[in-house]
Amino acid sequence: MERSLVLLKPDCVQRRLMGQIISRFEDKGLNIIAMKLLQVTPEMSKQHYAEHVEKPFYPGLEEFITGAPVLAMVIEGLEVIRVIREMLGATSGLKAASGTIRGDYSSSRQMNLVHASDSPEAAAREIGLYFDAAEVLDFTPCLTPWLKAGDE
Ligand code: 3AN
Repeated sequence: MERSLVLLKPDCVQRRLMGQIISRFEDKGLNIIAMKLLQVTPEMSKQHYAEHVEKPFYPGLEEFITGAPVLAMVIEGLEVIRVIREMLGATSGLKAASGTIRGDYSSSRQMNLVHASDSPEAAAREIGLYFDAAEVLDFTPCLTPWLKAGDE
């Protein structure tokens, strides 16, 4: 089992799309094992987007991500990092394929609704940034036997 840090970004919260996006992950059979609404601080933004801090677009990115609450989640599942990135589609909503979350709901590169970890190393770092260990619940949903075979 793999874990990914997923953020429903300020545009998703403000556009009242949280329920529809959460449903996509639940419908796919992925497990939400932690969830909280929070306001990202400038310090958290600099840690989250460490690889972008020196880039010219960073100030606008920080203003956006700190501009309204986000919904942070830890989602667990088989190959979940790749699966969620494919569900999101390309970074820009203008380029994301129809049928993906960004392709269906976004027309922007910045306001692309959802962030998800892009590697196991990033997931571990990002989960630690948004959640204390005790906030991430270790449980097996009762529908699991109807969502995958025991040896998968
Ligand atoms: P993803 O959201 O698909 O993980 P990242 O991590 O490459 O994409 O980028 C995070 C955010 O940084 C994007 N959502 C976008 O707002 C911003 N960003 C990335 N590349 C650029 C760029 N070339 N110009 C402006 N903003 C960018």
